[in-house]
Amino acid sequence: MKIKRYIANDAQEAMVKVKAELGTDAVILHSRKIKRPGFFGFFKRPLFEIVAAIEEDEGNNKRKIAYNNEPKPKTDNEHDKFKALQNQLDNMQGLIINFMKKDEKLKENKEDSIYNKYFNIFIENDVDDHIAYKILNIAKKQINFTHENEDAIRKTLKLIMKEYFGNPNPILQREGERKTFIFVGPTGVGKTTTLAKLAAKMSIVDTKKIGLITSDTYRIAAIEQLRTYSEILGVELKVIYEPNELNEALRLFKNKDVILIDTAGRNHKIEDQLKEAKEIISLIENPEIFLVMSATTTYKDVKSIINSYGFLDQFKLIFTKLDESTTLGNILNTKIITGKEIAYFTTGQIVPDDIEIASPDRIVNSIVGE
Ligand SMILES: Nc1nc2c(ncn2[C@@H]2O[C@H](COP(=O)(O)OP(=O)(O)OP(=O)(O)O)[C@@H](O)[C@H]2O)c(=O)[nH]1
Ligand SMILES: [Mg+2]
Repeated sequence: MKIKRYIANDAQEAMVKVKAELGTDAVILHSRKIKRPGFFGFFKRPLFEIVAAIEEDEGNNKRKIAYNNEPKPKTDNEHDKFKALQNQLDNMQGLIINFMKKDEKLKENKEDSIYNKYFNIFIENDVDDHIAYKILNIAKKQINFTHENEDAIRKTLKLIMKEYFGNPNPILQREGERKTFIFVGPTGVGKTTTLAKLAAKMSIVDTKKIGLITSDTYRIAAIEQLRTYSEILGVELKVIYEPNELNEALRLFKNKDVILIDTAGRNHKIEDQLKEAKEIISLIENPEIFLVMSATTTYKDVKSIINSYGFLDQFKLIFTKLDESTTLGNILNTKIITGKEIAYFTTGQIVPDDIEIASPDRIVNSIVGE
């Protein structure tokens, strides 16, 4: 058997070369597109390579070939035979080209199938479809989307998402620095509970002197809720009924290491209800603001909430109720649309245990279905 490699500008040209040299009985062993040589070759149309083989007869001569330097057939009969061979060759060429197209299609489908698999996993986990495309397309530039690479693909996707998350940013205090933290956000997301969890940790574990302030005087139960925590923890609580009482409360707490201010949950769709939070924030010197949101909130509502709190220049995010949410993609969406740091996740009702520093691993693992 004689095996030869042909390189041409495209499939047709390569086939003509095979036909001319090896004849109609040649068998195509392999075909592929190849990069042109040299650095600039990378940017040009690829070349086409065909490896073809021909059985040799006993006398070690090639079988009769159709296109060579032999004289052309003369008789009608020979002419017909030649025509038939030519047709056969054309069919063969068509078949090979189809086969190659199918081969490429198969490869594309395989790539698509793993791409689609992860796209669907992202969507099932409530990642916004634009964000899902973006992450998958970044990953596709870095790694071949084939089934054999699946582990590496998952790792790459997680790394890209972690890059978007950045590092969590919990409460950090420099020695001697007094910090005032204010908790704002929609009704019932867990602002008061989260504040109590942090107050407990900081007073018991970090032995900080804590002062609590609440401006949530709309419901008796709200004051009682925080009063109960303050009594259990042995930390002082001041209730303010008007924003202008805040200065006095802050003055009374001037010896505290940390001041935590609770606000009433407000309907973010009602402009007036946000006014008070705005006013209180404007009265505090250098406050650190936590926008508290529940992981169970839909993406549509998340966007509406972010929009309503657009008056805040600087804030950090806290996500509550991760234990109640079946998917965590929304946390990634929110991180990406706000570009704000995430400080904490809360994972249950128990004060103070059910709170943790916001680890991106928890979210990205859950998004890729681990
Ligand atoms: N499952 C679960 N429940 C939580 C979590 N955090 C808070 N809760 C519960 O959510 C409910 C509301 O919590 P609050 O702390 O009162 O919420 P809030 O944002 O202060 O509510 P308003 O002041 O009325 O706006 C309570 O029953 C909490 O126990 C959490 O991480 N997981
Ligand atoms: Mg509350």
